[in-house]
Amino acid sequence: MTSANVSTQPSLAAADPEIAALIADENLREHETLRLIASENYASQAVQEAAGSVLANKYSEGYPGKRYYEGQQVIDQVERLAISRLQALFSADYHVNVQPYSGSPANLAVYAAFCKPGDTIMGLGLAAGGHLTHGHGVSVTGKWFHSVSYGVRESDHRIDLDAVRALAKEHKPKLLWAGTTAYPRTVDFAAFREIANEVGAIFAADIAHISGLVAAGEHPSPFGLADVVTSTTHKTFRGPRGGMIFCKPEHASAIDKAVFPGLQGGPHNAATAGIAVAAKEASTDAFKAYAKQVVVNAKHLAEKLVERGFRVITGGTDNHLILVDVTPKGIAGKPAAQALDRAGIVLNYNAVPFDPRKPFDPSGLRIGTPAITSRGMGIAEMDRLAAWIDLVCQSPSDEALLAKIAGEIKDMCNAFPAPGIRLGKGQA
Ligand code: DSN
Repeated sequence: MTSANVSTQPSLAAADPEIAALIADENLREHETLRLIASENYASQAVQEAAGSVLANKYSEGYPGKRYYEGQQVIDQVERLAISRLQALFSADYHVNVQPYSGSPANLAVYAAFCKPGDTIMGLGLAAGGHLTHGHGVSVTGKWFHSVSYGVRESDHRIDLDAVRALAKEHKPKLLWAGTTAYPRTVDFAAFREIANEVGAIFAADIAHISGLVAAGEHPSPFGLADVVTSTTHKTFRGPRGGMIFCKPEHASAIDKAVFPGLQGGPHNAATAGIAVAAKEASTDAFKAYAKQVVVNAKHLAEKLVERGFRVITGGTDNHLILVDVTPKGIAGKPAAQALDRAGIVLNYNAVPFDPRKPFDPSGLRIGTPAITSRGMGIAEMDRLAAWIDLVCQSPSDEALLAKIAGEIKDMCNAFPAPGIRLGKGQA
């Protein structure tokens, strides 16, 4: 195509000003607020360019070298590059499938590969920090399989491995999940491997939240231990929205067939390219330093919140997130999250273990440092953040105070430009 052809095409701002304006608004929101949702991040400009590219035009059911449509000269190279970069980053001993549309479809593929409806599966309960797809009753993984949930100890809110072992011996699950969405401590993958061996279960590690930390050596790795490892690609890994599955070579065929044609149609090739770019970025020293700082920031923020009288679950954190019970401050999680949002601090309300309150109106907040650390914020900013969270929780209805804090946060954010954010008129 000639440049003349390209220049005749209207920009998004010209073709669809409404959507362009909304994207510009989101750029601004993501720039001028502190994004503390533990599962979010800022994908780089390079990742966004790949993920928003022409590669999305192509259908490519199948796998590299074995497709159902012609014209795969480029797509096969993209998918192979993504796979080889992920193997170099995580483990060359695992087969990789980069086609799952996101984390939940990746996990469903694990069920499709190894289980039949009615089989017993085990995972961490949602209320204890697990994920819906690890067997929760509202998910098909809890409806179509016999789901047995394990939890955390009441005394210290850590995963109770003795209880996991006892439950596994009693129920003999076909599939044993180790993975979390709201758990501030490291997961002992070696212990899960032992338990899976004792009962003959497939051991699946879901590292969606921590895959960036694992890649950088900031969290113990499940590679070499788990039969299957699943992950999203957009959390601490900082890629586009997507999913990936790693498995031992003997399970490659089962996993690939489960993803396609078992569950999905054509892969999202532009997302695959974005994953390849993210894998390249994650192999750098800069990413390793980033992941280290994510944990340093989370630990520091947890300490400051403890000092300010918040009940931090487990007393601190080993990873990128903090779970905090705000009820000692005289407020519940939901009104606290809503007031914080008005003050420019964006996070989610969350149940805490053994929460006496209901899931839609729980006691806690989940606070993550991946996105703010991508902006280069460090412990000095965590000190300010702890003070702001404390002020908002003490006076959630003081709209003048919330507006003042939102202004201070905007000023701070201006000093820390976020990766991939484009500001200004027409910057969709
Ligand atoms: N929605 C993700 C999270 O926030 O943890 C999990 O799928």
